[in-house]
Amino acid sequence: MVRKIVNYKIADESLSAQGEEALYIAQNKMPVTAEIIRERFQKEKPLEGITIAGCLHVTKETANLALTLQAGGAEVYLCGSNPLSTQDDVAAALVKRDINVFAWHGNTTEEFYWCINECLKAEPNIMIDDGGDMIVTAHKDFPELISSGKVYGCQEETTTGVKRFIAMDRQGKLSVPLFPVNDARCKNQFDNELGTGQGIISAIYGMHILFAGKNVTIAGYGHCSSGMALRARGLGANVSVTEVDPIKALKARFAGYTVKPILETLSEADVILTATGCKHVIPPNPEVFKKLKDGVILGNLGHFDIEIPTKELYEYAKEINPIRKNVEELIFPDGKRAYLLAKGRLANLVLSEGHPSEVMDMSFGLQSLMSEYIVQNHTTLKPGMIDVPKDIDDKVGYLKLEAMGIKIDELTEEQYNYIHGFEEGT
Ligand code: RBV
Repeated sequence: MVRKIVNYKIADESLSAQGEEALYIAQNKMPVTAEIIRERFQKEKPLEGITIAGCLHVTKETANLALTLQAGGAEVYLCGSNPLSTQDDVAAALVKRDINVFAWHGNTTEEFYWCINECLKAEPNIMIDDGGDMIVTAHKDFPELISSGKVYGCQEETTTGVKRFIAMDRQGKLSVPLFPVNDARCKNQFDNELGTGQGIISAIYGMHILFAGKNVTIAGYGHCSSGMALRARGLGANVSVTEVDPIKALKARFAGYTVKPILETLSEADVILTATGCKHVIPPNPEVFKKLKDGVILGNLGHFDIEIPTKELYEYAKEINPIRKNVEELIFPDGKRAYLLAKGRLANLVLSEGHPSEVMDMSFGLQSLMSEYIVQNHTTLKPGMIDVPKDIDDKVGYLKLEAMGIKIDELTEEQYNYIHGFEEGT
């Protein structure tokens, strides 16, 4: 048999055996994506002849998504969605399995976009984005791809990316059908709350500190940050939450947290962790930096590296010492120190391995079924934002329950009619 030509640029092909082990570990914890759906895709080939490009964190979990799409018959291209989150061993294992990968850990901004371009040159029918960089680049630099009708539909994995596409759609600039997979219940109530929530361990391991007794500020109280606040409290930290949304602020208060403006937490916080999807959560100004407590740990778990004002902090610091892998000590002009995790990039992916396989199973189960849905329905899909159908969200929920051996009740006909009726009352 003639071996297929694989297009790729990765760090080190010799890491493939180590990457295979990582893939195997994740596969065993991803029964929905890597077993149930993959086995069906293998038989039915619903993605035959389709090219899918993913701009996703190149992790052992994403690798399993890529293999499931490949099992369904798709030609898969993959590039990283963050310069520091690529696991080079996983990239090597994927290339060996005929996935076209353009990603390596620590690529520059220019290289990052070069990798995206290489994937777009393959003229994908489906784009799966995480943060919006691939689909926005396609609109800006590949107009003929967008106007050709070759793109059947797209999917966005994360809150920050969905925010960008809502803005694009409102401005009339979104020219492809886009499914915000992040907003499905099987995604944001698990991956975001539990995955990002547990991601606070990256802040702990970044500096190997004890959380108990520390003052921890959590910026935001959405799906991700509320999970982070809960885990930090569970470890014995004294948690303050900052918010701009009145309802989320009230939810945090009634959950028992101190709620106050970020500026009021700076002088007391031992650790500040952000996951808001917004920029400059700590205002980018030296007068504000002077208020930070000596020895504070600064970490971001949101998609982009502008929640903590990384660039301005680097400019303000008189000395920057790399002290651990992906942790820097910043010494300020007044002699105080701050410890910046992961250069302000997603600490949960850079300092650990990303969200655990168990929750990514649901996110990527959705991405797999939505890829099939897009192929089946592409002739009727219109450009703009389209919600993930509820029955697909439910399907992933049922598959996960089945895989976990959990049974639940079913509505009786009488109950079904009651729930869908109005006449029965007092
Ligand atoms: N994320 N992926 C992983 N292990 O592959 N971990 C986290 C992984 C995704 C998650 O779905 C989140 O929405 C996004 O990364 C933020 O960029």
